[in-house]
Amino acid sequence: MPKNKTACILCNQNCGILIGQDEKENFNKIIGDKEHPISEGYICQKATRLQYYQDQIRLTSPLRKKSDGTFEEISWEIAIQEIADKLVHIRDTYGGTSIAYAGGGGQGNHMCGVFGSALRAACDTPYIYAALAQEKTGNFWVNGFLFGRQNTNYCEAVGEAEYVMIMGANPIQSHGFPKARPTVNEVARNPNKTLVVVDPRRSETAKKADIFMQVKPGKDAYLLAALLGHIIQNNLENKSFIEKRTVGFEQIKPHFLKIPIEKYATICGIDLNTIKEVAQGIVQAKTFALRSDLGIEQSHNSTLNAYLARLLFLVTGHFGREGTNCLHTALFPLIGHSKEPEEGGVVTQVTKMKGIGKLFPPNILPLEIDTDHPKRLRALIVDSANPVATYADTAAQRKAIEKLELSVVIDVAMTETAKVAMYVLPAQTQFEKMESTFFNLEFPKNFFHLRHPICTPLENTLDEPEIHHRIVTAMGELPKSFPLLAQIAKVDRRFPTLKLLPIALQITTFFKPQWKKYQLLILKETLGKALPYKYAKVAAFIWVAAHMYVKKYEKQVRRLGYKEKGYALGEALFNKILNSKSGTLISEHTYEESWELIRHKDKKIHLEIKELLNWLDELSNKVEKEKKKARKYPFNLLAGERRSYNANALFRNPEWRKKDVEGVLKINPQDAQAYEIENGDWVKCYSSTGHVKIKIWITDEVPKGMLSMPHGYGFDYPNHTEETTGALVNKLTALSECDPLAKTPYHKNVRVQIEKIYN
Ligand SMILES: Nc1nc2c(c(=O)[nH]1)N[C@H]1C(S)=C(S)[C@@H](COP(=O)(O)OP(=O)(O)OC[C@H]3O[C@@H](n4cnc5c(=O)[nH]c(N)nc54)[C@H](O)[C@@H]3O)O[C@H]1N2
Ligand SMILES: Nc1nc2c(c(=O)[nH]1)N[C@H]1C(S)=C(S)[C@@H](COP(=O)(O)OP(=O)(O)OC[C@H]3O[C@@H](n4cnc5c(=O)[nH]c(N)nc54)[C@H](O)[C@@H]3O)O[C@H]1N2
Ligand code: SF4
Ligand SMILES: [Mo]
Repeated sequence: MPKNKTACILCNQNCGILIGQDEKENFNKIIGDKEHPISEGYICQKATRLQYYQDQIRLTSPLRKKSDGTFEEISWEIAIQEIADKLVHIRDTYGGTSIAYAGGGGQGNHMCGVFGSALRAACDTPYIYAALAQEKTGNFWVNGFLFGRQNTNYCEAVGEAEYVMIMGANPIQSHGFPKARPTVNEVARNPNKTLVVVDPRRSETAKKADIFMQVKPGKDAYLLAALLGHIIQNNLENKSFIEKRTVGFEQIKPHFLKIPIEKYATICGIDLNTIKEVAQGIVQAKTFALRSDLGIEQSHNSTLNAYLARLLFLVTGHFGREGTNCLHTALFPLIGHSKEPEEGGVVTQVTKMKGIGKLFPPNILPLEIDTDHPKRLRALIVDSANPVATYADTAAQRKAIEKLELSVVIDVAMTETAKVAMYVLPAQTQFEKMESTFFNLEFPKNFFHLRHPICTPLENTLDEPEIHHRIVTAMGELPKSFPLLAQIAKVDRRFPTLKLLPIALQITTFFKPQWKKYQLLILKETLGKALPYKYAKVAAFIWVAAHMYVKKYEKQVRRLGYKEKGYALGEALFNKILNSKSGTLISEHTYEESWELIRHKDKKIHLEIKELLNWLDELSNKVEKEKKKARKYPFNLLAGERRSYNANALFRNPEWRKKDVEGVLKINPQDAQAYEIENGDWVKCYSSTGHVKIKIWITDEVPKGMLSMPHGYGFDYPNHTEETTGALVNKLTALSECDPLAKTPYHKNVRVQIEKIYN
């Protein structure tokens, strides 16, 4: 029986796992951890091959680029000091806004993002570019208006609802909620439940649907508008819910009264009767849950889709009750809240893009660097991300990074981005350090999993918080250690309720106010060192988070059975998290209490978003423009499908894949015939940005006119070519192909053409 407890890091479910290891620490068996409070033993096929992550070809030394373009190994001391000196120089010459941070953690590691805040503070930069800003920022922006803050988030009661709609998501492959496969299967099989799937592709999830709405790619806004139009035009909205829980319905109503439902049904390709049936189904259901993801986020009308999808469950009153979508808490919020520029919110220097959730979109990153603008970005710290491969337009990202005066990549592997950087710093893997994610998105019971390391760190690697700390220290911002505070921290751990450390910290920052922004680093070196595990320095942050959480949700934490109160409860929760290697529950809410999580003062949902209602009004004008583009590039490419063996950019060695080794391009039989292509043929697939070579798979899973390729393929790996690594999807995507408001890319709607390759 494998016994080392940790979590899978391949998607945001972070299922608890048990790993068996041989004497060399190699993984020899991986199973689900039944003690994990949410996944309860569930895992999918991907987790069982995590050894390919731990055993990958690693970075083994800090590297510095030489003038001939090759790298040389240098010591940590030299690397850190040179980077620090350059950051100080750039900051002091051009200002902190000429420096940006990209990354902050992927599917399993958010400690780098948290401690990265200290490095960003030292650089005096507000700019964080992140993968989330190429998918979820439209959602965040809409949530900000509806619920009062961009970092309010809801979870979906897919398993509990009577009527379920899955829109632009394929949970059978991508998960996205706990135990996705058995949950979807249960909804599909249960005769009292209805599963509606909205997808242009007959996905693994669509195959299970009671009602499959095979929407035309990128036309979801028309479908959502038609559904809402039918409901509101027929007076089917939930009036008591609207009255009690919302404001602004009268302002949004006229926009839906004029929706030409029949016309929109034709545009989105769904039969009018099906639209009416589903609208009625939602209205009449006791409970309804809507799960959506990239299919409507990385697609046309992305931010409008986010709004309309939310209105669909809000005007029908399916929110904040058991079996419906519901706001949830977070031990620590994954994102922040950005003010609008008119209210003094931060914008970028060159394109004047606003932040959303304190994040900035990858699609504008090259535009902020690759220009002569005096306020352009001059330094970039890439931390646990691979912009060249996973941000739109590989060539543009690479060219921009090459232009920087300083580029630093912190990663475990020599990535496409690392190759073009000036400095590359080797990090420990997620099984070699204490780690966690802030993907604790559950309700009514929420949880947290602080993972303990199970492997000895590779020699000469460091964890990210330590790397950030060393750079901040070398920048002259902070001493290396805090001997007196460290002593106090030791005593504090013996008598925590005396609050010795918080008091000492307060006194310290009173006399050294310039250290306030580095409190996390100070805590790491003081409290962190006094914790019972030698690798647990980063847990100092969890101590802060646990106390903050208890301040907000004392009643809900105590509902789990804790006897302590106040500060002592914060300590108890912290200790519980620290010592629960399988993760632990952190609170339990009632549904009524979820309404307290709304951040508007009146605790109501504010339905009106003027900008998006205008956008809705203009929808019908948009179709014509798109048609022109379609002629030159006749196919709509789903550029980045989630499949059995892709996991973002986490596996570089193609041998980890058991199936779909080359990452095929799916094409409809009619299109294949028209292009005289057969299964196994190779084609050149090209867009206005670039081209890839890819193997064909003919299937009626994709409709005529649509192609689908995976993401997570095509990373450079020794002894492999494009034919064995697969195609790199972002060679085809374009910076300008993105949502006008959130700048989230249209990765699911890339216009391409194909050409058979003859040998
Ligand atoms: N065309 C297209 N592009 C896409 C998508 C798509 O569907 N289509 N999907 C987008 C989405 S939704 C996402 S979330 C992004 C994901 O894109 P990224 O955020 O860039 O990818 P990740 O897989 O999170 O991995 C980033 C890097 O982290 C490194 N890494 C792994 N573990 C550690 C560690 O412990 N420490 C450090 N420092 N580094 C580590 C890996 O080697 C990898 O280079 O891709 C996006 N890009
Ligand atoms: N296996 C695997 N699982 C993963 C990941 C992974 O890399 N591999 N990555 C994780 C990450 S970071 C994320 S963000 C999630 C993403 O998870 P999902 O969003 O579920 O994954 P995708 O396959 O990108 O797209 C979802 C569906 O959208 C459909 N779609 C395409 N175009 C349209 C459209 O115009 N309208 C509609 N309605 N649907 C459309 C596609 O056919 C697809 O079935 O997956 C997570 N889980
Ligand atoms: S890939 Fe996602 S669903 Fe599968 S085991 Fe890992 S965390 Fe769980
Ligand atoms: Mo993602």
